[in-house]
Amino acid sequence: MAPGHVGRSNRQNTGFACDRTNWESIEPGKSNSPKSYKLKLRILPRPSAILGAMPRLAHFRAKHDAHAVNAAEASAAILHVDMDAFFVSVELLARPELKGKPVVVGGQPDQRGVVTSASYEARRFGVHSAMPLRTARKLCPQAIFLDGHHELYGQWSDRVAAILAKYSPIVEMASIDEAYLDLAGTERLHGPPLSVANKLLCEITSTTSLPCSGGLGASRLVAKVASDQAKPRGLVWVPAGSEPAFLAPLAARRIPGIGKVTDSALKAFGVETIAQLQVFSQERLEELFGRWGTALYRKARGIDSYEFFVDAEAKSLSHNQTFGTDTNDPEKLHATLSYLCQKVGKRTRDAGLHARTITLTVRFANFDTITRSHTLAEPSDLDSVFLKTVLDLFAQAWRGKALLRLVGVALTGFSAGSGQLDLLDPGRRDKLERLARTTDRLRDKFGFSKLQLGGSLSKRPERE
Ligand code: DCP
Ligand code: MG
Repeated sequence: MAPGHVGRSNRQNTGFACDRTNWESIEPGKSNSPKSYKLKLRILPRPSAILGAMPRLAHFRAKHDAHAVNAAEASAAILHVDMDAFFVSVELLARPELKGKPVVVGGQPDQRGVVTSASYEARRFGVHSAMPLRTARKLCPQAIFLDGHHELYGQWSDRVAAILAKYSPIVEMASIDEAYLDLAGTERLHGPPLSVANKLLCEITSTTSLPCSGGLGASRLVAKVASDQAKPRGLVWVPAGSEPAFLAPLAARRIPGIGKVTDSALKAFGVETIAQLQVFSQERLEELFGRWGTALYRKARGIDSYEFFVDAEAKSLSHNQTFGTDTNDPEKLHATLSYLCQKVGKRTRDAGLHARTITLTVRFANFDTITRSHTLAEPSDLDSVFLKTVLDLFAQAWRGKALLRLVGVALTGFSAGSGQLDLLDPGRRDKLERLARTTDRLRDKFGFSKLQLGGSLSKRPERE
């Protein structure tokens, strides 16, 4: 199918839609410079194998310049981007001759370590990340084993983050190779979300030569599951309203937050698929799993749930901001830190938690990265407490001149209760609590970015 051509399955009116745009890089021959790579569209060799997991999913594919989208797309505003076989893909930039071969990053097969990333060719043999290298060798003796270069991966991650920052003011790097973008409100500037997603993924691949996939949906959870389904080199869109049906055929384990422990507990009740989980009432799940049951009920329907953070497997909460252009504007930096504190603060309160340790990350233009942490005397869930700490840490970490490419705020040391409020005088405590409750309520209603506290909107940082 030629670039620019729009193909649509006539099954699209079944209530689902999926956009799958595929591309691959063409090596220019001589240079490894990412800039010299070009893109072309390609149709997946075995699309049915990947779409097989979503049998009732109507789809249209190979849209280079997406335009004919229907109204449901308007509410699909969260894009999850995840790099394909990230560490392997970075290694392949320097060793293109290994492309198409089973490649494993993590170390040599006689070492005691584990696989950190496996190429899709190696995965066909059952090799996957977190598997002991020795097991990987048994499953795929012909695989090429490479040592990892973590600093390099961090640099490529930053390059990707800088591209993402051009498409939305709200980019959350969730890990070294994945990010959520809030595309709501960027429509006027960049066009419909599906078209933006397509453009963005193409730009990442054309400028870095690293393959990636995306998922577009109305919630973070659905966007993440969708990008997983899209891999490799794909884009899947789940229109608002079709989340439960999109999730239904998938294994329960595909839901972010459902780890080994929950999965085997669910299996004990005969639940293997999300469809089977959807049969359970909220009351029944709460009976079985307590508060986690509420989260499971919501997750099975594609609704984001910050109860995720009380899952034993989640121990930290962070938000980063990569600047489109490196900056040393103190007002912009302070405003961004205020914004990040509001983000982590809201998520902490949504989860009914308090955090004890606050970590600031500062990345300089040359990719040098430093982190500074402070542990509070008592845990807190207040933006203002986080911000004060973060600004103190920032004053130690940054002397006011060097250009910065990223700042981030992370919280750890969660607990369900707090003594922090008792350290404040009662009037001030009431005021802060009321403010947090009101802003949270409004944000739940209108979306986080619609309501910013003074410090992150004006150029002045919020100081209470
Ligand atoms: N990683 C790691 N140890 C793990 C899992 C992952 O060090 N147990 C690193 C290596 C990965 C990177 O994080 O390349 C991103 O993790 P992903 O889960 O996104 O895995 P990949 O990017 O390798 O593959 P996929 O195409 O499935 O995203
Ligand atoms: Mg990845």
